[in-house]
Amino acid sequence: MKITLAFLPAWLPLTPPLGITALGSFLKLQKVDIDLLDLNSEIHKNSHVPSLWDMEKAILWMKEKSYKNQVHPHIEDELKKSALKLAFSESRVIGFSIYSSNYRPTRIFIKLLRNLNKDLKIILGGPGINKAQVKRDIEEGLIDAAIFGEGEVATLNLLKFWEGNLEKKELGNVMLKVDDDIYESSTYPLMKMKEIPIPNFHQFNLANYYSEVLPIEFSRGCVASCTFCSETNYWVSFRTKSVDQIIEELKSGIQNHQVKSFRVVDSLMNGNMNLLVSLAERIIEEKLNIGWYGYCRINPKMTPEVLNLLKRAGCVNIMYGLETGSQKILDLMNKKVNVLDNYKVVIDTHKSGIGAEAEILVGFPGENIIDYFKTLYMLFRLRNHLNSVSTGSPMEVVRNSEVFDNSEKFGVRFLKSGWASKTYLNNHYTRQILFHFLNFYLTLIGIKQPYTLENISKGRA
Ligand code: B12
Ligand code: SF4
Repeated sequence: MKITLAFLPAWLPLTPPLGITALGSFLKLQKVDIDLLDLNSEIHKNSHVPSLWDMEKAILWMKEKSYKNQVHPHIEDELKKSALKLAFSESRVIGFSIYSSNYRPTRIFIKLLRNLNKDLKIILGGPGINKAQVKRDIEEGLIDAAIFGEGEVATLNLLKFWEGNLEKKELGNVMLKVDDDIYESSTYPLMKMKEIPIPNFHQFNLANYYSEVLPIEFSRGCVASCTFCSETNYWVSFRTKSVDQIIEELKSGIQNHQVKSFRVVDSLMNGNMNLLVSLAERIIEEKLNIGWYGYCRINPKMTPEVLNLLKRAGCVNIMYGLETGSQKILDLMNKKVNVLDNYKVVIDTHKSGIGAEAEILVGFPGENIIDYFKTLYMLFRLRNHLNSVSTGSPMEVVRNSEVFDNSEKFGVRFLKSGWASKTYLNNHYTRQILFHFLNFYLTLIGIKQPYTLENISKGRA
């Protein structure tokens, strides 16, 4: 049974998408006939308004009204063309990778596919799905199944089940329609990282992306449990690849794809400091001569010695989730970080010659104007040490996060326009104002934003 794994906009087309590639590479090794389809980069390439893919525009893709009025008219024709091609391809199963920013176009795309070919089996997966919505989608006949969390083994076994080679009770991580009922399976144990094969990017034309960079995973999951974030819960537990496995994967990228730069897509690169240090030593020893970058958590163990070692191993940029300059908000976020360490680690990173980037989160519940100004002050103090600051989008209350699960405790109420604090002072509109002012302020103090397509085109990815 052939399967196409598809990825729809909007997602910055910096690198090929690792989610469907990791899944596809695993399935291929198990002799499944697969195709990977990055419609995100294709539609972006043909678009007259590529700036819609900027990070700060992600919100336009997420909200119903803005998507309908400001986004959909620009991609409608491309969606129709692609649906026509895919509906009658050899694939009988089409799987879609869902993130909050591609959820709406993907649903529309599935409706187009369904109208063209009723016999296709449609699966959803990825961090942007939730059980309640999936149940409704199955009931309405929009999709046939959805896989929650880690996708490799669950997808393989779902295909086996549909082929009649596996019992229903052997399924895992899945909700699907069986006869006229909706069946929800139990969960599978997590994969061992050594079972994850080297991703195969051969189906992608690397020239379609903004950077000659390949995504790579050193680990899955996170060691922290920040209250606004879903990543620890999504991946269930923190697991790392071995140094040997990572080195082999880096070499494969260099030899098979002629790439010298890697984006580490982990929740954090320094969840296991020993691994990071040993890996850096091996990269130097093996003279790989590569560049790599990714997220790190602020940790006093990122000493000048460690940072100098990472620099020598080719680490060019580290993105730190500083989030705020207020200790009160750091504590509410459960960052387990002292605000002074924000300063120290960023300054030491800059001194080592590695570019330091800060991620800032505007509008955490409980943040008041004084906390906000503490963030502005921190950014001002660090302006000569930060290469860039990413503001992403203002605080969203996301499923699988503690703020979502204990919204009462955080004083969060859900409204149509987004969430608001009990006093309504922190609401969608005030957050937008603070967010846009922050972006303006960053320009004023001379700090650039990393993820606007304009900046990326000027050579940063
Ligand atoms: C790297 C990254 C980025 C990079 C991407 C760079 C690039 N192009 O390569 C950048 C910085 C650009 C980015 C941007 C954004 N990101 Co981001 N990002 C990540 C990160 C850290 C890694 C993604 C990744 O490659 N993971 C590795 C792969 C292997 O995992 P995966 O895709 O989840 O796939 C596995 C499973 O989910 C499943 N699966 C996935 N797809 C499918 C499909 C099917 C059919 C099946 C069965 C299974 C399946 O199987 C896979 C293997 O097990 C994740 C967090 C994380 N740790 O995963 C956030 C994350 C994906 N990002 C997120 C968000 C919100 C965004 C933004 C919208 C942020 C914003 N502006 O507010 C933007 C997107 C908009 C835009 N215009 O780009 C959220 C998505 C949450 C959600 N509910 O959808 C995440 C989960 C972080 C978080 N917890 O908030 N991001
Ligand atoms: S914000 Fe970063 S450090 Fe905190 S739980 Fe999420 S991924 Fe981990």
